[in-house]
Amino acid sequence: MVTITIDGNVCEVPANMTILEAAASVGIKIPTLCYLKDLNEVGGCRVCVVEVEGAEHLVAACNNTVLDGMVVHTNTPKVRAARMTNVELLLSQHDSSCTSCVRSGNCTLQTVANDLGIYRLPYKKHVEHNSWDRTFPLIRDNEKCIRCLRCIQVCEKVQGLGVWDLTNRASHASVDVRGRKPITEVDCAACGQCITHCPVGALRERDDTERVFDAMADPNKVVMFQIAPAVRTSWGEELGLSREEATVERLCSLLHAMGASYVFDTDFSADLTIMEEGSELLHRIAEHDAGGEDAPALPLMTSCCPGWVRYVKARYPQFVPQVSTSKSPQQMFGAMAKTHYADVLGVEAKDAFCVSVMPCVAKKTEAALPTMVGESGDPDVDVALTVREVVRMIRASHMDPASYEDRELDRPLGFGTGAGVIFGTTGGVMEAALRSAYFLVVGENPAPDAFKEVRGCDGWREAVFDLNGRELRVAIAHGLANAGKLLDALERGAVHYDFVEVMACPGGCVGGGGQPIHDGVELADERTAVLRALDHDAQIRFSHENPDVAACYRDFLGEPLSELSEKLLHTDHTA
Ligand code: HC0
Ligand code: SF4
Repeated sequence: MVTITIDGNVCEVPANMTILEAAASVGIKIPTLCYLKDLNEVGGCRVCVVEVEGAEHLVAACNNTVLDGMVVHTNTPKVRAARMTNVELLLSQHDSSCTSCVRSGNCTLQTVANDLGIYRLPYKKHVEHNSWDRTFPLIRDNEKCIRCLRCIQVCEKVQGLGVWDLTNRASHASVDVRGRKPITEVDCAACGQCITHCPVGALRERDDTERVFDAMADPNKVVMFQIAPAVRTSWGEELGLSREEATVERLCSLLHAMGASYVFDTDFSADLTIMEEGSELLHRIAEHDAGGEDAPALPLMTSCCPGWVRYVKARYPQFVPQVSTSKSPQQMFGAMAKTHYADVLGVEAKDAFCVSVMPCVAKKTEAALPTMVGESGDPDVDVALTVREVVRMIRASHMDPASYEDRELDRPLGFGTGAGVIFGTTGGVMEAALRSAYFLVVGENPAPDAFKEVRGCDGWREAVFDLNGRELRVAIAHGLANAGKLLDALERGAVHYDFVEVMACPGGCVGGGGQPIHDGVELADERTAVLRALDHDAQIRFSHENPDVAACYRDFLGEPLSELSEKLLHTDHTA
């Protein structure tokens, strides 16, 4: 421990702490812009500069550690003048059209500039534009980029992708796709992590909200929403609702009031996915264990995260045959809604318009895959919205969410079990699959929490279970850099698994790239706790006990992996 003085407060702090952290520990919030804990501590923006007695120059608080006896001043006239100049220089290269910016009100540059009292810009503006394919779900507006390098760091260090790079020099330095290629020509997973880690509006998702408003206004369209598991943990965060108030039932109420014909639950199709993927796993293990020349390889890998599927297709194509052929819950929902359930609901398939509410940007790419279409060529899912887009739609509809009552989701696609709910967090798909695989093999349910060893937040973790005398080795990875390490180890033969779950985003969908943005605050753990509680309290915690899923097999599909199930609910990942 060392003793330091910050703005007159004498405090004892650990010797390896930064000045920024030491100040925070005594309630002094030094402003930052480029800083991202553990990922970007370069002191580049110079907004966090402070005065240290005895030092010749101002020092960056984010990457200088405390020394015993240090005396720090965080808000002297000299400090304020330096911060103002640094921010004014940034603003001279920034398109400050706040009124038409998606991050207005949630922009760290805006906050820092406002807090410093910058109301006039002394420097001449010079704003660099970039060209961009605006049909791609991820959009970069370089005129808003402040070159904080956070997108470069998160893409490289967390996702192991390296899509972004710094180009040009000095005052012309900017961030662009590595090699200045079009975004569609590099291995972007479209996970959206660069968006959620951008402090300003330089990165965002393609806005598809008008297409949904138009469909709801069209008397010939029957607009069916599905709400993803992880959305129920987060949609109220930017609307002033507590976690208790922001229930999925209240969101259902709002979507109905907005013009939805039906509001269903992706948890239903998550349960359906477990039936298909669990059966596929058991099948594959049996064929593998029987041996022979054509025996399929293990592990089977999950397929529900389109960021991960894009990654494996681009970087490790040799593993594609091991990715489950089961479509994701989003896509299974669309395929079922536009066939069997259109019949059940008395809707013509051509009039059904499926909208999914997802914590994800990559789901937009998945919905647009040429393989994810019905017989008429219509997409199974017409529009995939992020949580942020839905929040904007609620705002645009001038609704006060707090005044809406809960409303039960519509049936029969609106009921999911606790197993379906936990899909939204890392390890959840694995746990849900193991619960049902155990039942299918043993003939009776395990304790619902029998597989809790797969929970946790380690980036790559493994567990071994006994499945009726057969050892089942499983692994879970989240964050694509961790997935890459796992695949490399598999390739080297250093590890052997039967079943692997990968989610591209840290924490799984709770930490998804389409979730509400809280700069510098990671909420994946807090959101996971919501899903775990919903599972814990659910009356039914096994996908195979979902009565609506059972009815779906009884009345339409027959059984998991039937010819019809294969046709509607599986894909070969060739597109
Ligand atoms: Fe997910 Fe999903 S769990 S990927 O994160 O499997 O987006 O929440 O909807 O499809 O269910 C996202 C979340 C889903 C799908 C489900 C899976
Ligand atoms: Fe999308 Fe979830 Fe995958 Fe992230 S982890 S890319 S939010 S499906």
